[in-house]
Amino acid sequence: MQAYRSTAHIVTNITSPVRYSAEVHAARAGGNPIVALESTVIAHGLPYPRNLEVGRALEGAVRENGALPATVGVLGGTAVVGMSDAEIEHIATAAGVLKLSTRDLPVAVAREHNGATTVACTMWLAHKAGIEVFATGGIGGVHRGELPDVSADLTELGRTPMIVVCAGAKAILDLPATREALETAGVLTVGWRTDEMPAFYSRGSGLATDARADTAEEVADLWRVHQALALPGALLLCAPPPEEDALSTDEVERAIARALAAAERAGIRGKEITPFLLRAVAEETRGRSLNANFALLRNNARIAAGVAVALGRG
Ligand code: PSU
Ligand code: MN
Repeated sequence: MQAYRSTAHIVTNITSPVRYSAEVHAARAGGNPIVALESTVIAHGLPYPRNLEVGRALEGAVRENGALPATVGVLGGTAVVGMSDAEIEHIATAAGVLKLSTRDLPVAVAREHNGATTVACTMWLAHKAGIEVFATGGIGGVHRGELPDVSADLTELGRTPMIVVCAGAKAILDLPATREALETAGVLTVGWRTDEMPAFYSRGSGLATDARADTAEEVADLWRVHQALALPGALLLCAPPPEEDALSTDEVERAIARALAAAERAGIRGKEITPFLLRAVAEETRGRSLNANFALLRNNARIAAGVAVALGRG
């Protein structure tokens, strides 16, 4: 008796852990283009007030290019696809906003936490919402150092079908190892007007992409074939940061070497390492990395909107 009652209670509690905004509902119903945006970059990737500016600028860039933005996050245990401006402000300013990868969702929902979603977690929720295009900054990947620390972003990219627009993997990572891991996961990498994987803050990595696309229509065509073949996993569209805001590889590598040494001294591990390194690199470059990060995020949002529009044209 006791066991039966408690089971019934749990079931009635998990009916609707996801909420779509009215605009996302309408766009889904009308088949209009939508671009998902993540919230970890807002809560943990950039300092306030830059993070709030970025959250709003990305929404603006998607709208200006003809698609509906859907920023994803978890508020009071509800996974929200299409946060309002006030909700984005909350994620940008509130204390104690967690960093959520896909595995963290059950705990965050069951315990009614506020959380920002990473690339992996945003992909999962956006895919369930029927969204096919997602813009971010740099994906997670294989970290440098001896302990194998591999972002769950790679696992999600390997199993969830979606076009993910990024500037490559974050430069703080081991980029050659990350490139290999993408291949192993079966992720198709496409360079946006380039044959080379960008390196997040800088334009080149010396690592080749699988293919190149010069127009949104070409990306849409590749995606339709990918879907017709029923392949799992992502098409990772890699766009170099805009020339005028990109940093040189030398400057970035010097800053990262110092940031990694600081992380080692402070004993930083696990999910703290990425936000720590991004902060340290910003200090080392006296804010120049933040400019590059802002510019590439906006660039990716614009490209993603163009691709979503092209997909809609069929
Ligand atoms: N890109 C940015 N800034 C960020 C991130 C990406 O420009 O803060 C975030 C993304 O949410 C990505 C996460 O999924 O960092 C990777 O974290 P980890 O290495 O712990 O998996
Ligand atoms: Mn990790």
